[in-house]
Amino acid sequence: MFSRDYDQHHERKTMNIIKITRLGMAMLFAVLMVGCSMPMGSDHAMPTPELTGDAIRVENPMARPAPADGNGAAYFTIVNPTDNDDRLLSAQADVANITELHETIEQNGVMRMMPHPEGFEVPANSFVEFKPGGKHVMLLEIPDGMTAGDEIALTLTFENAGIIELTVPVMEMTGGAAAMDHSNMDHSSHGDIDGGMAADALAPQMTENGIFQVTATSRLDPVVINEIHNWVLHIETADGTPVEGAEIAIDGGMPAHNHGFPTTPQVTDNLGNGDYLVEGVRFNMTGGWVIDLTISAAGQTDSVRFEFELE
Ligand SMILES: [Cu+2]
Repeated sequence: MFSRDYDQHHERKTMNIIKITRLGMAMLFAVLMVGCSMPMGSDHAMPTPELTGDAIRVENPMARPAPADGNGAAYFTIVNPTDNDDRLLSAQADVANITELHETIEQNGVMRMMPHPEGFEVPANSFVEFKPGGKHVMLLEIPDGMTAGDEIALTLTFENAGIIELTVPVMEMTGGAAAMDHSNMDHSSHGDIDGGMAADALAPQMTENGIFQVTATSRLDPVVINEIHNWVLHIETADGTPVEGAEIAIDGGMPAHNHGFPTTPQVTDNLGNGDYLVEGVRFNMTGGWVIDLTISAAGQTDSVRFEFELE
């Protein structure tokens, strides 16, 4: 569901707000229930750790598989049996270009990924769980991806306990909540709503040099994170004639986070009448996204950027 109540025009660029509503979350949960046979968390339930010992330790580390150039997450339980509070300050994984501390929280009925650059407190005589749908170490831009059976090195830095080096096994985590933190949902049959159902579109835009006018319409409506889905691009000339036989290159991502799409969306079909099918679109976080298109047709090339906010 796209809301046009906030349109900001500058240099022919339009900001569109995609509001992920309570309906959107209801649909996401419906997908989780259908797409995953296990109830949330039941396949990775951890025993309650014993608050014994004399130093902070980390138990049950694990990470989800991730596609090449995609994002992943790592989970574990930090046990602090000491009488002193501590704080996890940062995490570093060699496998990813960027490692951040995140927490998935529900805010006004919307699941949001919140970065925690200040780290997470680990109070004395307690334990803190990092798990799907909650606190996690987020691995952004993993050039080679991660496959089940791999092991990755993860370094955790604590305020008092100093550095703890972990070897984290990569394993399939198909339980519902694992999908909350950027897990790809391609085992779900709900990735695309084909035909019939009206999907809303980003406002039409002229390409930079005014050669083409482009409309981008998601076939997943409302757009939610973590679902692979399709878009349709409609391309016309400036005077409104549908453009046939265009070559379209797709790029984009989250400029503010310095990362691209977690997938490689591609035009896979020419639907006729200036319509082109884009398959393999997935947004893995809420926040500001861009879609960059470079369009070549009839000897002319021009580009356009769509900007929108996924809430
Ligand atoms: Cu995250």
